[in-house]
Amino acid sequence: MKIVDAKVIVCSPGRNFVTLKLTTEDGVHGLGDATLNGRELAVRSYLEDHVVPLLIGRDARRIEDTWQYLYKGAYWRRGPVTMTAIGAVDLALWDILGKRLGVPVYDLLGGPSREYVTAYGHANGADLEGTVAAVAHYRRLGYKAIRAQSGVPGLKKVYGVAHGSKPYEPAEPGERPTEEAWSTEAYLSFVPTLFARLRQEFGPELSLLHDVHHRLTPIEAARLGKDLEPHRLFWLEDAVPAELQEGFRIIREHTTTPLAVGEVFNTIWDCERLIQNQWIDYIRMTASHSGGLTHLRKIASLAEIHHVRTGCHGATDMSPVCLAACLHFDLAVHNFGIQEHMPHSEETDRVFPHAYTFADGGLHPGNAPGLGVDIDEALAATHPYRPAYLPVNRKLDGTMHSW
Ligand code: KDG
Ligand code: MG
Repeated sequence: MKIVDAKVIVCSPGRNFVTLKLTTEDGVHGLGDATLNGRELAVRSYLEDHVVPLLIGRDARRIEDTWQYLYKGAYWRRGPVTMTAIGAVDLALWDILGKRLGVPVYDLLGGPSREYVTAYGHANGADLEGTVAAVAHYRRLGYKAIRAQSGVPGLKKVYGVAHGSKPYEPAEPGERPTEEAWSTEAYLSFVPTLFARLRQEFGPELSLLHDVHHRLTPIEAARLGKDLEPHRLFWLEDAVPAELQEGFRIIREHTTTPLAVGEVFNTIWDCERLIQNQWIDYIRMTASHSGGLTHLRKIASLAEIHHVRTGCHGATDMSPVCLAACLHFDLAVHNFGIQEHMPHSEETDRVFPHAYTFADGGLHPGNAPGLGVDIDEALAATHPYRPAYLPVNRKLDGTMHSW
């Protein structure tokens, strides 16, 4: 079953996405998400210039072999661009296999371990009361787990919080990143107050999560974890930049607040010490940026034997193709923890018709063969790429941020 065509589709229905479409000689096509927020065109070039020529004529059934060939054959291993490109190929091959066999991908991964995938929603407000209102809104939408982010007194803008009436979106259109001001002191004194208020308002049952976006040092994160202990978070995410895995040992020694990290990781080598030392509770790697389902399954297996659960990154920059792949994985792996869920815009959903559904705080990948997502190429072509970036931050004295 030879691959006869490989096409990279770049489009921007509400935000930028890069999609790989592989077609086999018997006319089956599979999709992979190759979106790397703010570096979309680098992955497109990696695929078009270096990977597509290797795929034409390959047997689409050889998923593991193709993964090893692309990873080891490149000489330059790892890194987000490389691993996202490999991930896109891998997802497209799983999609093709499912379609050829007439089964959803979760059946190929061992079948369902659960009936649905528990998802957390994103509540954010300009200030404390705005965040309380946003959490109430997400509860009404049915979410049983909610991530709470808030504007911080004294800071004009805070990443992860929507501006004006628009929903929060992790990239702003423009030729260069916007710059925001940051104060660790203001943040650290505000966040425990926020969660005290949320617990007072919503009681002990609701699962509450918080994302630090890598902004603290280990000892600052340890202090935050301790201050949040009375409010029983489901997890504290990305407390420190995680190039230095050892940083998590310091946090772990000081607090019982559960820790999650990994959305910027790409291979098992980025999290191997964190998992084996049990310094974290949740690994946040996702299907596209971690070399696809083939590699993500190995990470989940390592995590399983060390009491670490999964929590796939699912912000809107993971396309519907990646979200679907995560949902098949989430439904199947035993040590699933939770799935992040930021619904895509209607424009995005129209370009990527999909089988997955959301109801009562849970997602389900649907039972369509393969991943259960398609792309409307003609509609995609009406939404051309436009540069968009995550913001950068400077401290109040003008120094570039230190995370
Ligand atoms: O591209 C980066 C975003 O997806 C990320 O900053 C969002 O932290 C994020 C999250 O947890 O969804
Ligand atoms: Mg995050």
